[in-house]
Amino acid sequence: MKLFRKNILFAPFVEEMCEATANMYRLGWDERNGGNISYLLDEKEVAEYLDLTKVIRTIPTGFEAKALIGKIFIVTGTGKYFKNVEFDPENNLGIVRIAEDGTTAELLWGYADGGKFTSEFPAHMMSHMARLEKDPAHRIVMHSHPTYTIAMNAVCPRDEKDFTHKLWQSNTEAIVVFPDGVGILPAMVCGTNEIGQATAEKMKDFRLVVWSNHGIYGTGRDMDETFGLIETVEKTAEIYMLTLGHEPNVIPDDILKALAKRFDVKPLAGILD
Ligand code: 2HA
Ligand code: ZN
Repeated sequence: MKLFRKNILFAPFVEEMCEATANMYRLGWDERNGGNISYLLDEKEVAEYLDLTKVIRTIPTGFEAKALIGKIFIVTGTGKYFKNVEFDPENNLGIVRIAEDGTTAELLWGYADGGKFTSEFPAHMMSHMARLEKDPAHRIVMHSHPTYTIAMNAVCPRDEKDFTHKLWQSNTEAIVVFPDGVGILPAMVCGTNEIGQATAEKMKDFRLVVWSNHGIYGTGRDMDETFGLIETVEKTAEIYMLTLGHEPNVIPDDILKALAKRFDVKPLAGILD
């Protein structure tokens, strides 16, 4: 029987990657080749588009991801510009499966010009493992360089609770959208297994992790949720930075507590109590 497969360029997950990268570029978050996204896909859904027995080539990952063996991800390519993804998905994106050895990625589609996944692949895969432990419905890791988030991180103490509190105090949406707060890593060398491990460690407690003087990681169950987390941090950081040096009327803690109650969220402990 001849199998008819659908055109992958019209797959919802490819369209979502194109849309997210285009939006992030146009919001000014991801200059040049800044930013990267990885998205855990459903094998059955991918099989509607690709022959999963056909491996184009294998790419060593340089780390072990036993918990992800057999899992399939669509991932932005290294050195690729977010502004170009929507016009040329097959060169700028790739679909990879973590092989049986846990240390190799099998290319199933994309990176057509001979490229490979983002340099931040360790941070992405290690974060997926950490988040999946917490939430089986987790799917997306998104990394970005939003301007005001980086600026706020540069002028504030690198204290997760203090940083989270400052965000919550600046915008009533903040505590509702990220009651679990924002983790912070110190300035580190990016693109390494070390920053990957440190990020994944934070991901045990947070869906959002700031990389000092670099950017932010967000994770979630779908593209909208993940994008919305980073978008809300960035919007709030913009408000914080625009009011810095003035005498802003911040949201009092009793209103923050009432917001949490009204929207039925549990704020990170140790901030309001
Ligand atoms: O891929 O954002 O952190 C470019 C980056 C590296
Ligand atoms: Zn980056």
